[in-house]
Amino acid sequence: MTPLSAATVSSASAHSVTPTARYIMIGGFLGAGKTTAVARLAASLHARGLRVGLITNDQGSGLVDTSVLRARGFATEEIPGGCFCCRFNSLVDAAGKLTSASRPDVFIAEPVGSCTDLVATVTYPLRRIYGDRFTIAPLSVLIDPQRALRVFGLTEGRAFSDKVLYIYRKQLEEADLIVINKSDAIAPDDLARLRSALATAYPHASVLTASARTGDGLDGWFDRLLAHDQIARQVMDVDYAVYADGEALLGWLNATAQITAAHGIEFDANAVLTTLARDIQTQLNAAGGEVAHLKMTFSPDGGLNDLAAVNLVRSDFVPELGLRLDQPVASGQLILNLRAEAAPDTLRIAVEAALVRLSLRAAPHEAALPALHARVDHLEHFRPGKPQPTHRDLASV
Ligand SMILES: Nc1nc2c(ncn2[C@@H]2O[C@H](COP(=O)(O)OP(=O)(O)OP(=O)(O)O)[C@@H](O)[C@H]2O)c(=O)[nH]1
Ligand SMILES: [Mg+2]
Repeated sequence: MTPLSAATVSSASAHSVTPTARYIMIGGFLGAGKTTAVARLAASLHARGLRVGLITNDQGSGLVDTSVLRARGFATEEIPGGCFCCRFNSLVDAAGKLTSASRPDVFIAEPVGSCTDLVATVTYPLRRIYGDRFTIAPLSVLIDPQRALRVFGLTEGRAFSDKVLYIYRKQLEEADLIVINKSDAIAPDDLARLRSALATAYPHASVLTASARTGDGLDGWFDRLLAHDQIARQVMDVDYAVYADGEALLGWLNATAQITAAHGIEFDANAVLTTLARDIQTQLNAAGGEVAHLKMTFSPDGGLNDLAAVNLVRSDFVPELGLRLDQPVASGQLILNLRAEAAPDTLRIAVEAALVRLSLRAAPHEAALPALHARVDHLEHFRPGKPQPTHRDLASV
């Protein structure tokens, strides 16, 4: 195809040709850096004069990713309650809503991090049924290199069960572009070993290296997403029984809560997030559950797009405060999404205990916190159900 640019899009409109929008899907396991990369890609496309619509997705509702992307000012629709493959019609509806609102030239969709078989269940059906509306970019699959080194046995460390790793490997098997993200956080020797392992295991994929945090390597990757269409090939075999078992091993918890200072004293919301993250981490470590991704945002009441955000992507890593609030706050909304290989009840107990402890005492790490009240407005915890795709095309039209 002709490389996408603002010029090609507006010339199509000028000649009354129905413009096709670009559909870009950025997959990869939980915590790999998809949302961070989506925000970077959206900003880069915006700078090139293109209109962008984002689509987030989750097994539950109340999504940190939607909150983070909207806070950055991007038009974002979310599909809660199931993965893209099982909610294909909702995906098309979400694209339709964004089109009515802002006619995006490019849609960027982030599938759930425990989802695979996207080519057969999303890419090919989209091309078959809506080929006049979308051109489809190659499928990118991001990886966190520290997680991947463990998965491929190149370093020691806690890992997931085999059936969860089945999903991890299947994600890579269907990738057109494997993007080793977080290049800022891996030693050159380890990176070379990982690249070599990936190139051997997935010879048909291009292996790229980038850092969605620093921006390194992103331009070359983004150019490929605009310049080339996804090339159809034989879809991979997927054992849906193993896939379902792997998904069901991952406990899922989404919660929203209103946090208020008990005596009207303003507090440091950044410290609240790190305190909660450390507390939940300690409890899950004691219970033996491996964290895939714990992410939280805090939006102060009355703040426009202000947000603090914290992430923890492994049980033995540290919670990272990616976005901070500069000013103390009196109250605000907490959104918490936790995915870990543990029973959903274990997650609920850890989260509820951490929220209660906010009110009991100043946490040991954050002595400056006053007693806080947490009112839980929504909490769902579950194991994802068996994936039942709306379509599964074995070949592309
Ligand atoms: N060091 C480093 N950290 C990164 C990079 N990209 C993302 N991260 C961090 O990785 C964590 C997870 O990032 P997300 O973008 O939320 O990951 P995700 O793949 O969207 O996660 P899920 O939606 O839960 O599957 C956050 O703390 C990010 O700041 C990177 O290039 N380098
Ligand atoms: Mg995400």
